[in-house]
Order: sequence, then structure tokens, then C-alpha cells
Amino acid sequence: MRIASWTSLELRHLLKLAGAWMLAARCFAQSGAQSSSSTNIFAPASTPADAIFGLSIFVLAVTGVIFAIVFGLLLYAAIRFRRRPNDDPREPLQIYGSDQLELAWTVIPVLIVIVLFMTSARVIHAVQDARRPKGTIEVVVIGHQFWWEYRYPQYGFVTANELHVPVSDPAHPTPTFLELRSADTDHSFWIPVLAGKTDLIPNHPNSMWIDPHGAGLYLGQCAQYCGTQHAKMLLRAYVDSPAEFDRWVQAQQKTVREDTPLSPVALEGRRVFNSTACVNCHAISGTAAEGRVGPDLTHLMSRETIASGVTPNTAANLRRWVQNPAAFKPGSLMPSMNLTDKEVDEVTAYLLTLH
Ligand code: HEC
Ligand SMILES: [Cu+2]
Repeated sequence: MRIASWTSLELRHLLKLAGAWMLAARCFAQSGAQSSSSTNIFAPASTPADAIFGLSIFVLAVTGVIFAIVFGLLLYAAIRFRRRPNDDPREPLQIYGSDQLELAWTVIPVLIVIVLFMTSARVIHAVQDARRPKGTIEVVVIGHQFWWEYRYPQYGFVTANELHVPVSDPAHPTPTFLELRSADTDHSFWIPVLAGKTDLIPNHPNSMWIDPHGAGLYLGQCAQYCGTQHAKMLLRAYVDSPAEFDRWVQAQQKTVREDTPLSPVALEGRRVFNSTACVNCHAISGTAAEGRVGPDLTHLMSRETIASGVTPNTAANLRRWVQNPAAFKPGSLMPSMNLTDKEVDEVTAYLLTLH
């Protein structure tokens, strides 16, 4: 087929295809340029994410070479042996069965598949069967519709939605092992810069580990559709320096003292909190509130966001949340408690004392 004989429809398709490729290339280049972006899969910052990234580049390279060879040969054959006006119209010589050819195109692909299989198996083994050195931090992650519970059994406290782990120095590694559980349905824990995805399945504990190379805030997202507010089940991992992490742990271990001096409004808020269903769903350690349906509120004000990263933790947002959680997350499992405006103000004042 000569270019001159191409219909405008074919040309238009070709142009569209070229446009799509250019767009894809631009996206790729941009994601590379913003390698500091906290969710960039091309900028791993932890050993498991690094191993997976290395493997994916290797697989991409091998398949890229295969693509180039096959496509190159195809293009060569199509151009070199295209139909010409004074061609001999008879069918060319037909060749059946060439042992060499058959052997080549069976053995080579089998070898390639074996290499890909072995390298994948090695990475899976290195990630899944890693040993726990001394100094390992253990965290139990429990997925809930639509928020995250984090338990630190070694330190004896529970928190929610904002995971804190220490930086792991390669000379003295302090990795964090996460035991992944679910309270209700399937969720998936995915912080791309730190590790691959792993599902949280009811009655089937999974696990993963991370050893972040640098401090910072790394973001992620529940990666398994788990209900209406799945898209607002965000992940925030704060990687702290060892000293910062120790300080954070010490602060989280403190319980709320009943004799903390409170303003009259906050005192009234505490009374409302303790006399409504808030206590059935939320725990504030050191008080009678021991509910586990919703996030632990003991150190609510130590968190930067509420409702699983959906909105900043400000007095105004807290007030709006308590009044009507559906304003932020329609379908959230916290009901609106139909409190009066005064009661909402009081409860908010109490929540603001939970540092
Ligand atoms: C039926 C159980 C239930 C009751 C009752 C309830 N909550 Fe909640 N609460 C939840 C759930 C579940 C969430 C998590 C929602 C989400 O992020 O999807 C939540 C989230 C919160 C948060 C945000 C916490 C965070 O760190 O993200 C606050 C604050 C809160 N509730 C306060 C209250 C107060 C105050 C009351 C009483 C007026 C109350 N809740 C009553 C279940 C409940
Ligand atoms: Cu989820």
C-alpha cells in the first residue's frame, strides 16, 4: 500500500495514535521529573519498593528488546517483500517444517520465561522471607470501612490513620513489620514509594515490611474497592528520625488524666461525649470510652488530618465532622448524632483538648 493511496480516515487514526503515544511519553517524563513526589513509583525509598522497581525495569527491558526485534523484523518483511506491479503472480515456494526454526522459536522463549520466572521468584523470596533484625518495629494494621487502625503492641498504644515509623539506617536497620488485618471486608495497603500492594483480608492475616531510607511524609491509598468511601480511605506514613519517633511514641503512650483541668465548655463537652453513643464507638485511653468501631481519639490533636486523610484537622473541620460526617464522607460509618449546635460546640471544645 502506498502512502498516497491512504484514505484520510487511516491517516486520522494514525495521527490519533501518535498523539496518544506523545501524551503517554509526556506523562512518563513528567513523573520522572517530579521524582520527589510522595507517591512516585519511579522513586522507591524502601528496600521492598526498590526490589520491585528493579524487577519491573528488568522485565520492561527484556520485553522491550523482544518487541523491538519482532517489530523490526515485521516491518522489514512488510517493506522488503511488499507486492510490486511486475511480481510473478504464482504462489511462492512453500516450506514445511524446519527443525532448526521450530527449535529456535521454542527454546529461546522458554529460556526467556525461565529467566523472568527466576528473577521474579528471587525478588518475591527476598521481600517475603526477609528476617526481622533486632530493633524491628511491629505494627498491626487493621483496615476498617473507611479508615486505618494502627496498633503498636511493643509500645502498648493504638492510633489511627497516620502511621509513624522511624527511618531505617542501613548500618543499623530498624525496619517496620506490618501485620495486615481487616475488621470487615477486603482492603489493600499501598504506599507505592515504600512497598508493593498487599490485601487486608478478614480472618487471614497478611504481612509486609518497610525500611524507609529517608524521613518525610509518604502517601498512599486503599487499593481495593471496599465500599462507598473507598476513594477517601487515604494512607499517610510519617517517616521520622529515630529521636522524633521516640518522642512520638512517648507522647502516644500517655493516657488522658481524668483530673486534667478543662474549661467549662470542654467539661460540658466531655459530659456529652461520655453520655452519648460516642463512647460505644471511640476509645480515649484513661477514660471510660473504650469503643473500637471508630478511630482511637486519645491523641486526636496529634494528627494533621481527620477521617483518613480527607481533611485537615482544624477546629472548624472537627465541628463540621461531629455535626455531620456525611458532609465529608457520604456513607461513612459514623452517623450524625443529631446534637444541638451548643452540644456540638462543647464536644468540639473537648476534642480539642485531646493532644
Ligand atoms: C456508630 C459508631 C460511631 C459513633 C456513635 C460515633 N462515631 Fe465518630 N467515627 C466513627 C467512625 C467509623 C469513624 C471513621 C470514619 C471514617 O473516617 O470513615 C469516626 C470518626 C470520628 C472522628 C475522626 C477521627 C479521625 O482521627 O479521623 C472524630 C473526631 C469522631 N469520630 C468523633 C465522634 C464524636 C464526638 C461522636 C459522638 C458525638 C462520635 N464520633 C460518634 C464511628 C462512630
Ligand atoms: Cu479500603
